[in-house]
Amino acid sequence: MTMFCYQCEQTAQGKGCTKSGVCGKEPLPAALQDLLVTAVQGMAQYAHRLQGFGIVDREANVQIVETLFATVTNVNFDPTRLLMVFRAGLKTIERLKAKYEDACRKAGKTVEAIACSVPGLNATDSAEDLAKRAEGIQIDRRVGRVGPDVIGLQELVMYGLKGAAAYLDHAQVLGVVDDATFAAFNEIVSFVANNPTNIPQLTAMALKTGEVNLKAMELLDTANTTAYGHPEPTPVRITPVKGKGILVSGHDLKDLEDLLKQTEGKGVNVYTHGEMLPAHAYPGLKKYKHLVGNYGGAWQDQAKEFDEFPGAVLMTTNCIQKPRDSYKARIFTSGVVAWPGVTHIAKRDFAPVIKAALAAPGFSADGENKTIMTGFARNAVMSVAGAVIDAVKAGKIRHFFLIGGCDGAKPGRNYYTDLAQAVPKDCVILTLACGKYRFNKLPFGDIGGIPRLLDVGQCNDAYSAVQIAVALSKAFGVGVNELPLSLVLSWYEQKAVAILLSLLHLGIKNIRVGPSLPAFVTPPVLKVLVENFNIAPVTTPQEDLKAILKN
Ligand code: SF4
Ligand code: SF3
Repeated sequence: MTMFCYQCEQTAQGKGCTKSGVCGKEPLPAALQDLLVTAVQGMAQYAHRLQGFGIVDREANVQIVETLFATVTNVNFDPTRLLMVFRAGLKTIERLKAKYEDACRKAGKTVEAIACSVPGLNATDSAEDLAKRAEGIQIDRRVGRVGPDVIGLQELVMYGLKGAAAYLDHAQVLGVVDDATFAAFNEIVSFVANNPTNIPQLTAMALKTGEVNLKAMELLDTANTTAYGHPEPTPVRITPVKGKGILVSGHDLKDLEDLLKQTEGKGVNVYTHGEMLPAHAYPGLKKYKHLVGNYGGAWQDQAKEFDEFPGAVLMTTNCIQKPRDSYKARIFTSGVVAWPGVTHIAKRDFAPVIKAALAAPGFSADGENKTIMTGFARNAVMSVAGAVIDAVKAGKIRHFFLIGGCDGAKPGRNYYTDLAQAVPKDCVILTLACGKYRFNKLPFGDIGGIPRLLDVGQCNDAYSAVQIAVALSKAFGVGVNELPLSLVLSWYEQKAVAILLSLLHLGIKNIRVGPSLPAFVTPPVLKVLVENFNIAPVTTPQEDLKAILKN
């Protein structure tokens, strides 16, 4: 069985994973994920056409988003669950098709067939049969048909949508959905499903995807702040507390909240890991006294950290890695995440996680009390905007850096640690996403009481960072590109792609991206991005700092 995947930064040799994924993805789940994308294209095309008749199928829209989220890097490695999701997709395609045909009949319009890259698939087909059929839509085959630039751009759009799907899913689990955003999402999916080859049109759609993702992040911001209040600057303990524990990783705040409710009074402490760290800043979550701290760092350190954590572990979203045998029985997945042989929590009933935590030894003693700060989202930063603006005007703050994004395991990622440390003392660093762990435990001090390192939140809080930038630009009466602000981003998976497209949609220029450029962005496409947005790959911290601060 063959595969081809180049959707993330760690793709083999910077070209594509062909035998198995560097992430641990095997050819069978890879093929099933390719088919999930075709199922999404089928569902979205019908949903898009139904929208043309004024018919909104909310249930299908939610399913489209969930299905695409399952194809994001380090989310779902389990062929059994992927097959289940695929079959559900086929069923929905049939349901939407009937609804569309009915709408056509009633309106006296001709029924038109949708584009389908793998026709004749059946819900009764085995995973292996399906995988064989999926070979025809493998990226390298498609590249052979229309060339690498077109496929690279088609994939760029789909990866941006994958990132947006993750954020839309988090928002919808908190009850926030927006039919207009689903409609725009389905329109873009339908566009790609028709195998477009026009490069300017594809580029425009990539920017439109950025617009949809910006809306997705805004919806999630609304969902999070409505459910849990606005983040407040909060010290977070980074050392253990004596007793039993559960470590929660990933991005899903609703999972964390339900777990906190279900563990109340059970003698189990809850710790955050990776992207869950900013949860400590939300009033609606920090009120739980047994949410005691953050343990460990970013996702790529999980094997060692989960191994050493003497309790249960819950992965609520990406990034899951192959669990070691030492903790396979005490790690659990929820939502769209899955790993073969790992217990999946259904309907947020975390009883098995709590049981595993109680059966594990827990921490035998308290660690020394050390803390780091989080919670500098838009509301917190804007409440001190006056002091920040005065400090800039008085020349006390020379420049702002946004250093953050998705982290990974490659050695080249030390660039971000070195850069943060080399930033001059009269500059402020905003950070977000799991890339922050490269430097968030280092002392940065403050400028007249304003901390030099401000943790804005999770990757989706890029929305909050954009709001901060817009507020600053208004205060100074200049455009965002004229602000003393530089963005130096790290990318790993498709949410970072979505965020980058959102920033480009907003017209933000001069972004530096690393540690390497995406394999799917071919030289001609890169040329367009450089010409229009002056995007640049990171070089060395010294060279980049010199270039940024030269004005
Ligand atoms: Fe390779 Fe990344 Fe795809 Fe995994 S997600 S198979 S590492 S390109
Ligand atoms: Fe990290 Fe996976 Fe992307 Fe939310 S946890 S940023 S890489």
